[in-house]
Amino acid sequence: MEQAKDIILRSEKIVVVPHTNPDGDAMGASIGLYYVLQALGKKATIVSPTDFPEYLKWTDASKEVIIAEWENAKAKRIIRNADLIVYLDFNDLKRAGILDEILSSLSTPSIMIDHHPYPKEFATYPFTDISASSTCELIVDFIYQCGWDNQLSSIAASSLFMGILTDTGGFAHNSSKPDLYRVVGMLMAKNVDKDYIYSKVFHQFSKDRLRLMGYALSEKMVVLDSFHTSYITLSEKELADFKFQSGDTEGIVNEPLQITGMVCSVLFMEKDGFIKISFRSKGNFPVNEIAEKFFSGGGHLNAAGGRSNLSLEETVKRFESALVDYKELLMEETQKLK
Ligand SMILES: [Mn+2]
Repeated sequence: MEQAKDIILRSEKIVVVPHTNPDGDAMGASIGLYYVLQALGKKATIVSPTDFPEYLKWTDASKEVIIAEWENAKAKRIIRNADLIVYLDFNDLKRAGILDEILSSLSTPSIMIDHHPYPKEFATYPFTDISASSTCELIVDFIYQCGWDNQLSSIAASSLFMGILTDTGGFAHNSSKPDLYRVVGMLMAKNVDKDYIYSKVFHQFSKDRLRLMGYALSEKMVVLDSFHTSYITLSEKELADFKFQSGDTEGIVNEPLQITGMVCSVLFMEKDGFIKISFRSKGNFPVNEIAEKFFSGGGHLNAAGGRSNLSLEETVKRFESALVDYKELLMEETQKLK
């Protein structure tokens, strides 16, 4: 902690790197920390491996982000010249996507702040707390422990609040620890307009996006009653029919969990020539285990992701047969919900 603080204070050029396809937490953390670093007089730059959804672009800082997939040479130059690199919301350099190679090749000091399980050893100063709701929660703690609360502006606090809000689904999951509310309290004291951020994050759908959600739920949701599990499949063609934009399927996987006793929900999405899979669950049902064992993925106990190179149909079959071994556990978890 002291060492990480020291190296930040001693560094001039600091590069902040979120994971590929950054979500609200990765971007909220990057932008929040960026503002604090700037307030400390640092030359901070956010270099994101890929672009991020429009609804996360409501700060001036979001317009300054260097997107490596678009400006690769510039991204590499900035990374090469950095005194310090800060990795946010991931714990395996593979998650840095197209930046993996250059980042692995450098010996620049680095800090990693993250809340995912099974961290790889690559950062000079790793901070991992898998019990944290979000990376943003950890950053707020870090900032206060460093004594930098005066450097935490309202806009930085708002950005960090966004990450907590998105990673907990609006305080629906991963948010039972009292410490989280101490952190949220500290952010609110910075004049965060909570309702504005809530609307920015959760009420920014296009008509097509809302219709896609309606279609997915009414036409495509399959309920496996005896497994207390639902799944939705969306083919490339179906996504195109609803003018799919990046981020449009975000949250769809959560919806089936509103059904009484539903323990597990999965979204299979055909995209870029493979099947992208999102898993959600309730209680102790470990979707990260299923994602890891069967779909070269991983994540949290209740929220995980994976992929498959099989067809959509074959992928679903593989999932259904994987479920058989979990029938008892699914039964136990559904009992708790009744
Ligand atoms: Mn996160």
